Amino acid sequence: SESRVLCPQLKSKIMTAEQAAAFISDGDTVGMSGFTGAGYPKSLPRALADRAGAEHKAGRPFQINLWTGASTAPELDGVLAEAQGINMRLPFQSDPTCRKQINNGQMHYIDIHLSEVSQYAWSGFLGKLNIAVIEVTAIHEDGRLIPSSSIGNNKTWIEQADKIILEVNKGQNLKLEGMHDIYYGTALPPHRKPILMTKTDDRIGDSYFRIPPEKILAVVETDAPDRNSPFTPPDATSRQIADHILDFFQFEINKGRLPKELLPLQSGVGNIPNAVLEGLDTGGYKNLTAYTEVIQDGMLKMLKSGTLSSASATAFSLSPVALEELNDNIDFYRERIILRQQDISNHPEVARRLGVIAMNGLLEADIYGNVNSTHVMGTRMMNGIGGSGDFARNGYLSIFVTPSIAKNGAISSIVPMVSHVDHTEHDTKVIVTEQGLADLRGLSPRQRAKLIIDKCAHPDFRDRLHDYFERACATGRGMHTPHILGEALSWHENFERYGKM
Ligand code: 0RQ
Repeated sequence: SESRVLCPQLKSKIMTAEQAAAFISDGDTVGMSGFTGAGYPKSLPRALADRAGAEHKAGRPFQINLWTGASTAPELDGVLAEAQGINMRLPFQSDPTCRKQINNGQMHYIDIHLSEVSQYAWSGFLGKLNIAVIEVTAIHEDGRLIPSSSIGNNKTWIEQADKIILEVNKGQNLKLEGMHDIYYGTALPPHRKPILMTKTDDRIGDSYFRIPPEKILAVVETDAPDRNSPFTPPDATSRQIADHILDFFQFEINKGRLPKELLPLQSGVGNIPNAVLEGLDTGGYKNLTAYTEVIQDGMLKMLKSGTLSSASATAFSLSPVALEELNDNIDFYRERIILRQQDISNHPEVARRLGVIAMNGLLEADIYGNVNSTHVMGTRMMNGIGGSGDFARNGYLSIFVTPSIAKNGAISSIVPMVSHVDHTEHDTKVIVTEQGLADLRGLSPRQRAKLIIDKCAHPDFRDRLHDYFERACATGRGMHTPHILGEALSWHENFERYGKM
């Protein structure tokens, strides 16, 4: 098929991934595209991993520092980690090999709020960005770049990097053109201006990346799909959790605290959010909106049925079936979907103004409402905080969802004290498990503890949690948030020693 590199100046820079990988040196910091398995470079990382392998074989060091939008795919994080090619990774990952290396001390990892990464980079907090490797859909004759299936931090990488390698992916739909909104009004303080967005579907930027052509070192042509994982239908636990949330929305509408179109939805990825989206889609709702990070299968369905009128995000994360649906009806979806850079899709100012309803997963919550989303038993990194903090703190409602137990009941998701805090008690408005929903608004810590234990804890752990809380209260000390410090983390210690809390 025809080349999508129409700009004559850039045609001359077309080369193989191996040739392009030669521009990257040991110790370089590389900003790559990619967000939740969408829009990441498909062939350069493999070539770079091969190079790292060859260098290591020859007894020479070769590692890069790798920045992305969020998680990528086996063809990026996976191959580079397997080749021991990553020294430092940020700001989010979910790759098993990366996770292993982070947790055994081989790889440094900086876990950053996704809205804040670009500010870190602009401010120089992270050091110099040497090279950007960005997947795009096509390059117009005049050099304008049509972004791909995610935006993430691409605008920032393009601006901050000394040099740029582009991957032009024929596998991406050319008709993505016009779906993106790249905002060029950002500045560092004290020069910031308000972001003039008052509705989720406001367009405030350009459809293309601006890029100085002299920065472009190489153009690599690829033709490979995103990591489109098959859809897993919601299980019974997820459905129960979703039902509690749907009842809660109805209750809030009846009380006049939520409009009947709700407020812009932000939803994490996974089985529980899918169940919530399915429930909303069959629950008689119309004209809902989404201001979120990722467009999943459920949101496409809701757009199609009219449950959702528009969705703003920074990336797609679709099953192969949903991708086909998107491609078959892309003109319909382009009217209703806006992809933005992640410093805007997750912007605290915008999330607060719009009044987002944030729904995210957690690993464990404590009886007072502090939430751990990232560290298993307080030390081992799972994925990262991602955008959950951006939305949880700044949303109108922040709802955290989890099954009440993990690992076949060896772990209680409700514990006396969390072993790591990502979201403080101040940010957590509602906690939901399959057991029930605890609305923590307007309650003091001691009131919250009773409610969380009664509504959310699994019956196998409920009595022990009440017992802990009562004994903590009986000390008569520190009655604002009573704890028995020597015992507060004993459940985690039990798990580490005996495999059961
Ligand atoms: O492990 O698969 O090995 O059994 O953690 O748990 O229940 O499948 O839940 O996939 O929704 O992930 C917090 C990790 C939840 C996710 C987290 C084990 C459990 C299982 C996964 P196995 P589930 P989920 C912004 C949103 C932070 C980022 C974020 C996350 C595995 O939601 O990464 O919110 N959040 N982004 O067995 C030890 C516990 C455990 C536990 C569960 N207490 N201790 N292991 N597990 N609880 C928008 C986007 O998402 C893009």
